[in-house]
Amino acid sequence: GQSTVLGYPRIGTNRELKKAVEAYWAGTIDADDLEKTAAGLRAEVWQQLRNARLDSIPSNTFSYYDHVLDTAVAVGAIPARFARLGLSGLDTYFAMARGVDAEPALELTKWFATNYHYLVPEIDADTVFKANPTKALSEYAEARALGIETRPVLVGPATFLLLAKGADPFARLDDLVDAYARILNALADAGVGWVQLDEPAYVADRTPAEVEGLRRAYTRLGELANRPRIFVATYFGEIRGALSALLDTPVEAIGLDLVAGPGNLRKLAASGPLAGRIIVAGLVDGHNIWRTDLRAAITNGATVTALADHVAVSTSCSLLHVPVDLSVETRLAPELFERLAFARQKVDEVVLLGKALRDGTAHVPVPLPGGPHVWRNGDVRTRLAALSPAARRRAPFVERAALQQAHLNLPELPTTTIGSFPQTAELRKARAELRAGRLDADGYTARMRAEVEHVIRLQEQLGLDVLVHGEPERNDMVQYFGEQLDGFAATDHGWVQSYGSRCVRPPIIYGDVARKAPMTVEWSGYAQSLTAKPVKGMLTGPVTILAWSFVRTDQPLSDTADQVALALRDETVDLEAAGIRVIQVDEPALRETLPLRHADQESYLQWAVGAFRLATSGVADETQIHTHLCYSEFGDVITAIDELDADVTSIEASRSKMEVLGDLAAIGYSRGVGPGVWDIHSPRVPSHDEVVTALRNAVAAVPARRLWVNPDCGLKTRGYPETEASLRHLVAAAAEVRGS
Ligand code: THG
Ligand code: ZN
Repeated sequence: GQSTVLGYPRIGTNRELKKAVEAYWAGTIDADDLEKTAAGLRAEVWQQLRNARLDSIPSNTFSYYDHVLDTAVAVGAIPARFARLGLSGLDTYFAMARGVDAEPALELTKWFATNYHYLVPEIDADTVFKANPTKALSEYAEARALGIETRPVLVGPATFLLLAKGADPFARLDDLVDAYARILNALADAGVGWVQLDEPAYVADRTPAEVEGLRRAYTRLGELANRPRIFVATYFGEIRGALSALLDTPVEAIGLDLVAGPGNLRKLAASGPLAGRIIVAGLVDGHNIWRTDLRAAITNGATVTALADHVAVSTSCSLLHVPVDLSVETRLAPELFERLAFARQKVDEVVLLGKALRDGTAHVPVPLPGGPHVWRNGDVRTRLAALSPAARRRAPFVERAALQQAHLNLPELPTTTIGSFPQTAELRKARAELRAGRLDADGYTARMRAEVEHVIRLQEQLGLDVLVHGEPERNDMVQYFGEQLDGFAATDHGWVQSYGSRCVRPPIIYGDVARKAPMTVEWSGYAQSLTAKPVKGMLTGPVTILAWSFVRTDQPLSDTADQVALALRDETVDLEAAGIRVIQVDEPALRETLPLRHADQESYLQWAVGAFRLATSGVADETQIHTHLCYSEFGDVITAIDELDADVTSIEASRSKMEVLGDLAAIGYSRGVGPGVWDIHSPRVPSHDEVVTALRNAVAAVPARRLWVNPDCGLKTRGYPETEASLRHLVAAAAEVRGS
């Protein structure tokens, strides 16, 4: 067995790339400095992979922002609105990624079921594809100058178009394949032996025409006289019908994810002759942080070896989705540490597995069992086992609504915000000082309380109806809860790229989850003590906590979700007892966790909704439960949103022009809804008239008595000037529409 990985983190062990790119944007370093840092990071990765004795090393997995954007540039798919800005290549690239005053950025969307976000290519009938292999060629040459032979990686043509937006992008497949053919020619001329083309889109449901397109594309590329050998990588699930399509083509290697797609093994067994093809077996999980169960992996690898003449061992997907290096984590409990593997450690596992499959297991050290240990909490298990269906049910909405209104006495079109207020430089500095020991816990709390008071006074002055405490004390809406719950561990350096230069540090759920003590009650209670207006308590929902953490794999996600839900349920009850009568439980990741295959979606939605309801059904009917959804289009989960049974749902809608209101009306959604009337992802202040227009559109779709007025999302990434101005317009617009 040969060994390889499908990709590697590019941000650097200490997020060096993030720092360099942001410095370039700020104008404190120039393009040459940036390029030097980037070249250093690439060299470091290649040398690391070579020193680990990986047989085949990928290149072109580096990116200044996003590898889908890199592929768009490689095929000349630069929308005219950016090409005409007349910027340098690098600045045109960043303009597409981040937008400029005159042009909004390309849309940002989730990369399959991961927490990575890519830029959506804009492709239509007029797009002129033109091969531009510069980046792939120069990375190849750079590695070669270090004495390292590499395999350039690109997003494959079919997946590229399936991820694009525009009028029927897939209709452009043949033209796009022409551009890929020219790229492959150029790579072959430079001496490239292998190229990797990623086609993960084929682990989702695909139409016969889309599968046929895949066959046509790789038949054409395979028949090129002058090309490298082609490795088509699939990952994140089972490829089903696409396997036989690929086997009909001359491609030399096919990658299968045997972690997220165990059924791929059966599919391979049933596929018929592999005709000398190399099967690249994704045996090491590239999407989670547990050590591989090497014995089980060897068994699977042996099954593949029995089916195919040539087998290579790989990660299940790119290692982009895990942190770089476990060895720098010095504060993890030893029993946990020894069960984890980050990118560097996973490379070693791949090499070991390759060796075991080649030379036999006698030469491989006896491994620890992989995966989480059993850290059990008997109390939590007893409570969950004793739950009845009634624990996930509240009184009928009409009854609750009347009681809540009697309590809260809100005007028609109540105004509120989504929860966070700007995370100012001072707040981040206080957190850094606390970490560094220059500020003690009391000093930190005092500063945060001062900020809460400031946020409360500001909201009173603006005239908002339901206030928030502003969440100054939270670093991240998942990390914050992870730090306080049993069963979660936090890393010091476990950064994973989320989009562009932005990273997250997902907590690790390693055992049964339990709440040690109230987590948010002091902050919300303090805020409520400052004002006669209702203050909304703020929690992150169970599905989102799971989606943005590394999860244990020894029990179904549904069980872990219920454990988290139980902890949140206790928190809601404590908030209520502290006088908080409105509680928001955010589920922005509800849509993003939806399985790629239709057949798997219903059971997911069932447990996801069940966990949310478990978290939110412990309070009295008088207590109003809100939820907030964002980062996605919600068409596919609209019935599930209804089934959450929240009293009020605030939802990102300003970009989609309120379409979601029609979708909700169509399924008979009859509870409160707060479509965002201000797109907070942009620093632009919406005018009073714009907000009035948005509100009038909303009133046309939803009766005013059920409508709330709020921004699109939390204000964490905004500054105070635009926040104040925008909220002023929002409150005034609500008053105007109320009166008419
Ligand atoms: N939290 C987590 N995951 C997320 C989001 C989140 N996934 C989806 C979406 N939101 C991604 N958005 C962001 C937005 C901002 C940042 C990261 C992901 C961000 N990160 C800081 C950075 O890279 O500088 C680091 C933050 C920190 O210091 O903790 O700004 O909200 N879990
Ligand atoms: Zn949001």
